[in-house]
Amino acid sequence: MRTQVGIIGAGPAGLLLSHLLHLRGISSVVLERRSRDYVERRVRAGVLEQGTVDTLIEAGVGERMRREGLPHHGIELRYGGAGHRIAFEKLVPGRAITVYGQQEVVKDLIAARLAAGGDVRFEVENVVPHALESEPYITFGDGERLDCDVIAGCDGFHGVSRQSVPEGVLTTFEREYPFAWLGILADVAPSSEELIYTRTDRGFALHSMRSPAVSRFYLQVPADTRVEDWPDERIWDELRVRLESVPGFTLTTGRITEKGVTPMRSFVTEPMQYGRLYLAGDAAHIVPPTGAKGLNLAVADVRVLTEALAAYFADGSTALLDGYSEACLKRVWRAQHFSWWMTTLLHTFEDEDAYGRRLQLSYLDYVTSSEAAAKTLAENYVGLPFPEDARLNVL
Ligand code: RFL
Ligand code: PHB
Repeated sequence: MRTQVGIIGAGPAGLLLSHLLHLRGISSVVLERRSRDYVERRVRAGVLEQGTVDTLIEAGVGERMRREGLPHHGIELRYGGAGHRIAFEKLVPGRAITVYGQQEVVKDLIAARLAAGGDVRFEVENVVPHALESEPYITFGDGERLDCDVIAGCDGFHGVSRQSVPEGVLTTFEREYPFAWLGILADVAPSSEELIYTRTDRGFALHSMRSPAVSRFYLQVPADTRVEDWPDERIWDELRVRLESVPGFTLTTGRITEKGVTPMRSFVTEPMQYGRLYLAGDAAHIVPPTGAKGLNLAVADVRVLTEALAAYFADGSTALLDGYSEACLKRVWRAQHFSWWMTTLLHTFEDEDAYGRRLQLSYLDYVTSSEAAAKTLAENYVGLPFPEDARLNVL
C-alpha cells in the first residue's frame, strides 16, 4: 500500500492534517490505535482560539461549530473574595474564543474525511515508523506495510513517533507540576455565562461548560489523586467551597457523567522533525491546560505542515519542510510561557512561602487593574494572530 503522507494518530492534529492535505490534492492514510467510538467520546479541551475557529471554517468543517459552539467575549478571574472580568471585546477587539468540545471537533473531522472517501483506520495495532532518513514506511497490524513520502507523527504525548527518532537527535525541555486536575462533566446548566478561573488557598478551580445544559469543572488536586477517592458529593462540596467565594454566587449541581484526573506537565521537543518524520501537536509539545492552548497549538502546527507539504509535493521544494520546526517553535514557546504563567498565577504550591503567595496576589491585582497587563493576558488567551507567512491556502 502506498500514500503520500502516512499519518499516525487520529486526534485533532492527525485528522485536520489529513483533511487539509485532501483539500490540496495530497493523499494520506491515518492509522489510529483506538476505536472510532473511543476517540469521538474522549473528553478533553473545550476552548478554541479565534485562529482555530477561523481555520475550521476556512477548511469547511466549521458548520456545526458555528451552530452549536458558544462564543465567549470574556473570562472571570476570581480570587480574594471578588471576581474580575477580562473583557476581550475591549482589550482585543474582534477576537474571542469559542467553547466547543474537542470531541465534537474530532467527530466533525472524521465525518468530513469519511464523506470524502478518506482512509482513516481505527483499532490499528503495532504501528512502527521505519527508514525515516531515506524512503520511509510504516508497519502495522499483522505485518502490513504502508509506504509513503513523508510520515506525520500526530500520535500525542505517549505515541510511538517521537520515540522512533534515534537517541541524541532530540533535545527535550520539561517541567512537572506537583498537582493534577480532577475534571468532571455534569448534566447541569452552567452557573455562570463565562468561564471562571478561581484561585483560593485550598487550590485552583475552573468553571467551564459545553452547552446550555452541560457544565465542565476542574479542581486542583494532589498529583497522586485517584478518582475513586472523589465521590460526587465530595467533588461538589469542594467546588462549592472554592467557587462560592464571592457574594451572591451559587453553584448549581447535577448528575456527574464523567470524571478524570489529568497530570500537569510542560514539555517541548526540539527540533520537531527528523529526516522525513514531522511531529505535530502533543507528540511534540505539552502544556498544562490552564491556558487552554494544547489543541490550538496542534492546529497551528498542522497549518504550517500543510503549507510545507503542499510546496514539497507541488515542485519538490524542501525549504518550508526544512524550516517546519523553526516556524512552529516560536508559537509553541509563547504558549509554553503563557500556560506556565497562568498555572503559577492561579494554583497553590505546597512549598510556597508567604512571600511567594504575596507575589501571586500582587500579580493578580495587577492583571485585574492595569489595562496593559489585562491585555497581555487577553491577547495570549484568545490566541495571537498567525504570522502573515502562515497563510492557509486551502482553496
Ligand atoms: P491527541 O489528541 O492525544 O491524539 C493523538 C492520537 O494518537 C493516537 N495514538 C496512536 N495511534 C496509533 N499508534 C500509536 N502508537 C498511537 N499512540 C497514540 C491516540 O489514540 C490519539 O487518538 O493529540 P493531538 O491530536 O496532538 O491533539 C492535542 C490535544 O488533544 C491536546 O493538546 C488538548 O486536549 C489539550 N487540552 C486543551 N487544549 C486546548 O487547546 N484547550 C483546552 O481547553 C484544553 N483543555 C486539554 C484540556 C487536555 C486535557 N487532558 C485530558 C490532557 C483539558 C484536559 C483535561
Ligand atoms: C475545558 O472546558 O475543558 C477547559 C476550559 C479552559 C481551560 C481548560 C479546559 O483552560
